[in-house]
Amino acid sequence: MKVVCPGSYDPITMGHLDVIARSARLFDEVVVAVVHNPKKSGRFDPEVRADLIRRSLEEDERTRETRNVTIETVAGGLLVDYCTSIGAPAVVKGLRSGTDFAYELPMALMNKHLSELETIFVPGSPEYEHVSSSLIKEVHSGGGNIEGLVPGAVLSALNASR
Ligand code: COD
Repeated sequence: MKVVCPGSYDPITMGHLDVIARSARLFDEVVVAVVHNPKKSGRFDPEVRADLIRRSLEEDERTRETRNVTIETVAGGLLVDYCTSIGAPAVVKGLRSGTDFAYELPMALMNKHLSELETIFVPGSPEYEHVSSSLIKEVHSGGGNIEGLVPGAVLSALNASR
């Protein structure tokens, strides 16, 4: 089965990468979709985010092994329409907490209502439970240590854009 891992990925973190790598073991094809979220202002352009994902996947021995992950940028529109256009019947989402579930459940039900798109939830790994793109950017800009919480390519990009 082909699945989509959608997100803002601004930038990709070890939490995202963990969900992608675990999906790559479970499914035949995984498409990482960099989707514009109008509720969030972006730090990195979508093309830069996609490039950081590509370099992060190369760094990770799990995805280097499976070789079934591709990256796409999605410019606007509904996620259901994108998934239909590429023949993906399901999306995979990582859940860190009950707060994530409360945010994700209405979207999952709406996507099912709109076009039978299924949502598969995977529990986030405990070591990355506190990791989000927004906290990473905040802590990094305040001079905090984020090593081990983001792939090396992301750490370099954040350091370069300081
Ligand atoms: N551990 C596990 N999972 C994690 C972690 C972590 N540390 N960090 C993030 N995740 C998960 C999130 O829970 C989420 O499932 C996914 O990774 C992506 O996270 P973000 O923050 O990069 O992306 P979001 O939440 O901003 O992305 C939201 C979408 C862009 C997917 C959503 O807004 C969308 O589908 N937009 C398209 C327009 C649309 O169809 N709207 C109608 C929706 S019903």
